[in-house]
Order: sequence, then structure tokens, then C-alpha cells
Amino acid sequence: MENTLGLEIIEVVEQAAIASARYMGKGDKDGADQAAVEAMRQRMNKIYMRGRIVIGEGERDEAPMLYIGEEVGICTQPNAAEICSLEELVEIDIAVDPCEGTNLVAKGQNGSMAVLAISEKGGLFAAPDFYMNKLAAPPAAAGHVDIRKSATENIKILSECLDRAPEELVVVVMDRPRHKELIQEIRTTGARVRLISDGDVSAAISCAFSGTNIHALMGIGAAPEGVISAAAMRALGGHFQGQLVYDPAVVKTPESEKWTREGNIERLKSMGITDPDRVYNANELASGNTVLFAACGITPGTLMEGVRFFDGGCRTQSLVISSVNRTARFVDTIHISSERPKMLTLH
Ligand code: VTB
Repeated sequence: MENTLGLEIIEVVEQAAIASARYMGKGDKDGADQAAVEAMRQRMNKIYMRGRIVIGEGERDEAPMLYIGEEVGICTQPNAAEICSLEELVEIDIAVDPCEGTNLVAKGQNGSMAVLAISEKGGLFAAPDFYMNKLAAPPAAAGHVDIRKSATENIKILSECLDRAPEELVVVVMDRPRHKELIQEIRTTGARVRLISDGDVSAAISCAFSGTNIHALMGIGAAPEGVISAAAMRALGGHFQGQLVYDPAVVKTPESEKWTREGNIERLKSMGITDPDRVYNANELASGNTVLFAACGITPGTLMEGVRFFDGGCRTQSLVISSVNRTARFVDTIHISSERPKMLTLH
């Protein structure tokens, strides 16, 4: 599964990123998202596989493409039996976020990417559309920091594990009113805070790499993005924990106001989640034997370059991570779209 798919999924995220990058800076976040979704779906449906979307653009009735439960890949098409030896094929679960950071693309800001994670059936936690409290940290701190501890305690542990003073640590937090106290607490320890408007997948994964100047991600983002981050962090050996947020008082949005705390606990129960307070780690969120992760920068980020167009083509940078091979592969690609481009860009 990993070798062939590993190559194909690079193209899936590349195509989504290129399509979305056309919308960069246009102030049209829905356009940026839709372009990524269409391109991702089109390329995915050319792969020789039997895939099913477990994290996608929403429920079937609210998303025309890449909805949860949608079957993707050549071997799910009506004439599949003629092309594919179905009984030999491993069924695959796929989590997608074709345009992670639609606002970033719309505003031409850094940090957006096309991203997906793949595993065998049942290998990815089918996260409900809830918020999730997250903690990501470098491999050296994995298993030492703990989301149940305070930010102050975790920064002390991080400082010991990385052998750095708190002043030399940078914690990424989403710039939201819900994080006012968290931000204050982190600053009090001496650590520095990098506030982001969107895109916590990139921030979480950046914790695993030195040179990004990101040492932790703390705070609340969306649960589906948490699963995708966990898929990468599991293979990288980084720390990732997530805890679902079911109390509407914690994150106030027009949607969350429709629900009560008890109502949310019931909703989770109906999805098979009986302990709403459970803390999930990376291995539980991405538990499959084989977990693959692929991302391609739309706008530039801490991990990857964005899409760079030139006359006759473009250049992309992607990251493919495999839990089996334990590889994090940065892939640089030139896409040639004209018969005779003026020149190919080297960087
Ligand atoms: C979160 C975060 C994502 O959107 O989902 C955020 O996980 C939305 O948060 O990375 P709010 O509802 O608080 O605005 C992203 O930033 C981009 O999809």
C-alpha cells in the first residue's frame, strides 16, 4: 500500500494546492476551497484503490464532493470489477483537508496547505465535527508533556526536555478570544507566543522539526484537523494529544450556541464516544498499521514553500510521511503546462 500510494498521493495534494493557489489573495475563501476539493477528488479517483472518506468536507447533504462516506478511487467506480481485482484490494480510509486555511489563501497569507492522511479501514479516528483541545510538542518531549497538566507545567517540562530556557521556547496558539487566559499564562512563564489566525495542522507538525522555531502548539482548534496532525506526528515520533470540546461555553460560535453541553454528550454517545473527556494520543487518533500523510504548500509556510507559478508551469513543494518506512520526504516538483515554457524555475 505505502509505496504506490505514497507516490500517488503526492500528486493528489499537489493538484489541490495548484488549483487553490490560483485563488491566492483574491478574497474568495470558498473559491479557494472548492478549487482544491475538485482537483483533489479528480486526481484521487484515478488511483487504483478502494477508498472511503472518513474526514472530509462535511456530511453528505452539506457537501457535494469529498463528503464523509464518499467512495473514491478507480476501484469504487461502477465498472470497477472489470479493472480491479476487488478481493485483493485493501480498503482504505482517507482524511482530507483540501484547503487547510482557506482564509489564509483568500488573504494571501502564509501557512495554508492541501493535506490528507490515509490508512487501512478503521485506521483513522472518524472525528466528529467538534472542537478539540490540542497539545503538540517535539519528539524529545513526547510522553513527558501532558494535556492534563497546566501550560505552566508543560512549558517547564518542555524546557527540561529540550534543554532550553522558557524564554527560548515558542508556543503557537490560535488567535481567538477563547485563548486569552492561555496566552497570558504562557507569557508569564517567559515563553514566547506566536499567534496564528488559522492553520493549526502546519503548526502542530512544525513542532517535530528543528529550525521551524516552533516548540509547541497549545489550545483549541478543530477535531478533524487534529486527526490529520496526529497522522503525521505519530510517524515523526512527535507528541500529539487531543481532547474533544463538548461544552458550548468554551467555544462560542453561532453553531455551538445551538447545542447544550448535555446535548453534545448525547451526540458523542450516538457516535460511539462514551467517554467525552477521553484524552487521545497520536497512536489512538491514527491507529492503523500503515498511516500515510501528504501535504503540499499552497502559500509559503514553516515546512514547505507555496505554489510558485511561472510562464508555462509552476513549482510545488510537498511533504510525505510514512509510518511504515518512517520517512518524511520533502518533494519538490516542477509542473510543466505549456509545450514550450520560457524557462523552468530552479528554486
Ligand atoms: C480551526 C483550525 C484550522 O480553522 O479549525 C480553524 O483547526 C477554525 O477555527 O486549522 P475557528 O472556528 O475558531 O475560526 C483552521 O485554522 C483552518 O481550517
